[in-house]
Amino acid sequence: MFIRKLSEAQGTARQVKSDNWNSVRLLLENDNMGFSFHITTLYAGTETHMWYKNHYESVYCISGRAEIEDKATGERHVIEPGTMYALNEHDQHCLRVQEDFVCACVFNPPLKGTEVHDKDGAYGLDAEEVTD
Ligand code: 9YT
Repeated sequence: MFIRKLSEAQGTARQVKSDNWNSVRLLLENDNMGFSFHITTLYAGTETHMWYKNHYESVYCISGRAEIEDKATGERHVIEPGTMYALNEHDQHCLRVQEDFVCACVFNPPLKGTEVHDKDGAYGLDAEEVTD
């Protein structure tokens, strides 16, 4: 067993930042759990297009509010605290954030730790690993 604290991982290599979000990756591939686990904050007023071609992801909203659009169908859903969405078909989607959106995210296969979105909003499989 091991324990990690969000407060202790913030500001280390486990925290990755972009213009639209920051993410603290509490579990990574080298933890050998078979998934990665992140606490991500997306900022109010942002719109992020994502397409995790190489991963499955589920996202549970802890606080804030966003709208997710399924780009294949145009369907939109409100995501609020207590709601989870699962990208079980590598779905192309867009997240429009109304209030700072804090969520817990799980990726399978696990991220290595240094991934940032490519031009399609995807993560590759060949990132450098984070060690600490
Ligand atoms: C909701 C969301 O952005 N999920 C992706 C995870 C996060 N951006 C990360 O850790 O890269």
